[in-house]
Amino acid sequence: MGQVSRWWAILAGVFSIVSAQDVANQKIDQLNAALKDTAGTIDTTDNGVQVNTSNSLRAGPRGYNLLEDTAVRKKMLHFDRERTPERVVHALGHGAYGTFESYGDFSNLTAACWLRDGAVSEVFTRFSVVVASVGGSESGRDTHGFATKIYSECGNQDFVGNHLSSFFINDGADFPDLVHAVKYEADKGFPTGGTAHRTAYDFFDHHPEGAFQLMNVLSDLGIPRDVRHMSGNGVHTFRFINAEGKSTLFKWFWLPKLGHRSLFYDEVTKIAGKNNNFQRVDLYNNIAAGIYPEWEFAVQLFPDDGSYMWRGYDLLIPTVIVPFDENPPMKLGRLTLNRNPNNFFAEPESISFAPSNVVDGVSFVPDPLLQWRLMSYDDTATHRHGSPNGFTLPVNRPIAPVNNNYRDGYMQPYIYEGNSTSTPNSIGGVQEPGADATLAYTAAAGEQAGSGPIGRYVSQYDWFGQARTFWNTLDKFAEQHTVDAYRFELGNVGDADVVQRYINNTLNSIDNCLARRVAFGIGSTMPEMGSGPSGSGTIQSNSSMPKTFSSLYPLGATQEPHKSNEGLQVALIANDTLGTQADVQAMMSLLSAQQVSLTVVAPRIGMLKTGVTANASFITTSDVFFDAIFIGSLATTNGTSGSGLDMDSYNFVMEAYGHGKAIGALGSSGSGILSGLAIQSKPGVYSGDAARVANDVLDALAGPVRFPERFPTDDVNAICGAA
Ligand code: HDE
Repeated sequence: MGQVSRWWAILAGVFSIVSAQDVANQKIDQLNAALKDTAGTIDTTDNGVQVNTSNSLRAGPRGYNLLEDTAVRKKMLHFDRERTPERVVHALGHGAYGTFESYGDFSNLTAACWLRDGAVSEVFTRFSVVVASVGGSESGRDTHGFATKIYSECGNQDFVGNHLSSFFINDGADFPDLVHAVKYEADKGFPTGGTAHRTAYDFFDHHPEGAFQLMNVLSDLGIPRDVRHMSGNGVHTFRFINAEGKSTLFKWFWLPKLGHRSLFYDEVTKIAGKNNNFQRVDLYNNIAAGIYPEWEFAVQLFPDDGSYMWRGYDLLIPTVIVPFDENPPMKLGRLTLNRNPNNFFAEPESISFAPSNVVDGVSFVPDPLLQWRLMSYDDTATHRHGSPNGFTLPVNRPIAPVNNNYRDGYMQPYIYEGNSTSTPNSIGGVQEPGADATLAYTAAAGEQAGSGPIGRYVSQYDWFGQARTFWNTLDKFAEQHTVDAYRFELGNVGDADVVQRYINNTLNSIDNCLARRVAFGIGSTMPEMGSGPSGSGTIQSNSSMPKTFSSLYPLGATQEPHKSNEGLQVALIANDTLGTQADVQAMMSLLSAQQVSLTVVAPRIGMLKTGVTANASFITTSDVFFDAIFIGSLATTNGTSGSGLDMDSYNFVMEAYGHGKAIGALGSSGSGILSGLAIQSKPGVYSGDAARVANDVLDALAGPVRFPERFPTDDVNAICGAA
């Protein structure tokens, strides 16, 4: 680097510290420049001529349409083309803008400018589900996508991860097969949003390396309440490179400040029918209300000694994780989502992520899953946008200057000046490659460790070990949910041979008792007692569970005991005699102090005879959308018991009870109502003074959240034999 450019680089560095917020705003300014407000304008054609495209041009009031109606013809022609192809996977998604703030100066680790002291960058995050197509349910049991683009001053840095820590396969060559197997069956066209079918389990049987990932999906982790309560995981190992060219390996995570929350599977199926956008509504409404979700960016670090191994963990195998208690993640920064998009098509739909979008200081490792991702995303984006010029769309454009000689193509928006379009040249335009071409493409490329004879290799590992550890660390309720999920999936496969093979080959290799319980529930042949790996088949006791889950994320009620309740929703059941203004007043200040929103649900919307205003009815909403339910106190003392609740209220409360939710009955009538419902004195059920009950419910929501002890669990002794 020449002396002048060195000084310039130093000055630029100082400037970036001083004006970190300005850097974040640069993206906002760029997006604002692309905004177009048509409010109050007159309809025109694309060539700017005023026209009426609301009424067709016809040969008389009852006559044929005329071909000469070029204006409506163009309107129709445009409409016919107004979709881009949906993503092959992760088609169903939504997202928001926000900021990433570095917690300090991490230049010892990486040259990445977004990890400099004081750096604040604008970001966009898109959340998604893998299997369902556009129009499906966002709450479905699936691996959820968590993709973030950091518009940093040194270029776009994309983090394209999932909400679970590992993956189903280890080689990108298998990815098209995985996706074909889990999407709808080729001949039938169903099911369109889940893996409970034959081709999926046939694939899983042939790919035992995915046993741990599938168990994660089938645990409660596979059905997060919403995106605010789930993590993001890079899955692969990546490489940081500092300005001296030193490489450090890392795995990255977005850890939710709100902790993790999951749904009950029965709830998931009902949410899918009643509001398949529950997740995007939750994020949108919280951001609109100023309740901004946050995640911490954390990394597990591993020295780069060329082996890509760390204490026996193979860092090139993405189906294998490194537990947090063995390598605690280090927190480097914070992601806050604080701005909803203006236009769904132009922003979350048109954004294109690519793991290959890295800045100077971040690079790759020879993981054969990651290596294929480095080409696939750009390729699919080129196909979706119908052009390689998709990077010029406002949501994709970096704030860093883009200068190259990639030219022309469909919808190329710039009018480049000058006549030289080759590099290097001595005429003008983009003249030569930079002397400081990014480290990511230089230093790391020299790293040849692990290379050897050309061939097609298969990784070897104990594919069942981490699934077994995960299974052994579930409490008995989380265990039961997971068993039930396997039963649901395998019970719907409809091919007894595929089911039996999966039970014998995979489940029995994880744990004999797990395999027997699943088989027992769906009428398959139970593997012989004790035929699984040694150490399995014993009954796990709740109290002796290790506190760190090998899934990386906690599932049991004792984990994350005091979560924040920010952005949760509770319902108060009211009618013309139930629910008073005093109830509402007593609860409101307590709920709003924790940013929990209250909906009064009644037989009709509007003012009730009690003076309380209902903002939802049993027809417009459902208990599945609420985290806890309150029953209002009786406004009159003419004595109504719970059995006297009308059928809608009764169903509302009892279904929520059946989903393990906290229930609070307010006032002196409360205990009578609860005893009429036969749930009085059950765990998570409270009655009495409105303020006290509100506090009890808020405490319950912060942890344990749900009360799974209300449900029966398998008679494990009978199925697996005593320990
Ligand atoms: Fe993706 N993946 N993927 N993937 N992926 C896509 O890219 C692909 C993988 C992930 O919100 C596609 O733009 C291959 C792992 C997310 O826009 C496509 C392989 C992880 C998203 C593609 C993988 C992911 C995608 C579809 C194996 C977690 C949504 C449209 C080699 C670490 C991004 C698109 C968004 C999307 C290919 C495996 C996460 C087809 C070939 C592992 C979050 O290019």
